[in-house]
Amino acid sequence: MYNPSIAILGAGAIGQLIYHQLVNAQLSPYFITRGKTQEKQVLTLTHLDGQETQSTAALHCITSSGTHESKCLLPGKTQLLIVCVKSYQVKDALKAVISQLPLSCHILLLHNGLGPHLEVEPLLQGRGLSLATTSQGAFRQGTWRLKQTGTGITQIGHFSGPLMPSALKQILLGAIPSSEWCEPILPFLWQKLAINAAINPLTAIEDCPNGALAAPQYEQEICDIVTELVDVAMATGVELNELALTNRVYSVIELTSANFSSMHQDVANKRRTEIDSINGYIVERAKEHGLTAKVNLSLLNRIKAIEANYLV
Ligand code: KPL
Repeated sequence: MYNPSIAILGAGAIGQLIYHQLVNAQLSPYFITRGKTQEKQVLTLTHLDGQETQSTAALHCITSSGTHESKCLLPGKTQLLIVCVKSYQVKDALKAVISQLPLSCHILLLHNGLGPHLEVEPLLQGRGLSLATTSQGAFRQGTWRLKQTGTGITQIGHFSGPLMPSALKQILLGAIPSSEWCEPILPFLWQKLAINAAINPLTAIEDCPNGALAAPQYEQEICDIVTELVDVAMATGVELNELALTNRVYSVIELTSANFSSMHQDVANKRRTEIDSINGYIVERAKEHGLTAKVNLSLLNRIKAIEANYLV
């Protein structure tokens, strides 16, 4: 059986979920993580039906000393690197490993928000770059203990450089449940961006679960966030249907009503949020095209002010 060498950079909830799914498809991925950890680790996944699966993962570590990353030794023939770190970590995490990956290694970014794809492209020295978004839900109950909280779809598509080899593409789509290849990928990423831009900052500011945003008091703001995003996306060449997108935001609010958004969790745990690659990305692209996105800008500033209270 074709068993390509696949590395997962970042062992957060989504990285671990993808790991379990690849293992379940008889593949042997490995992790690249930060810090000193063991070379092997037992990972546990609690599925939606309460069943547990365990897999043993090989870990390759990047250790940082001050501002310097000391290089880890990676298996020489890695064919696919799936980057699952937070959006603001993508560039540095990739910089630390890229020189050890063959030029034929394909890179796949999977994170919330948009923006890192523009920063990393120049680092890739011609390697192929694909982008993905997922609405699968999982959270970490312990460092290596994961609980799946919802099924969801995963959309993957080409962005630049050589295409992902089709055997690799088939393996990936076969392993990740409800995954699909989408061309062009950018409209799908903008659609997910709208969901995150509307739900994440509002739930973090209001300190509420996603479902609370169905209240009429948030309706105008949610509509404005989507309207601005649709205008900005259009200026960048991506056409979106505003009504369909607003309905989609409300359907995610309903489907995930009991969940706390990732930004709510980041703020609650005094961590840096992904605001720069969510509402911040909309604001930056708006500026570039001579537009204003004042509702998104106001959310960006409000989240920055909250972060400033706890980030040093
Ligand atoms: O992706 C999400 C997030 O929390 O980042 C949503 C879809 C808003 C679900 O909570």
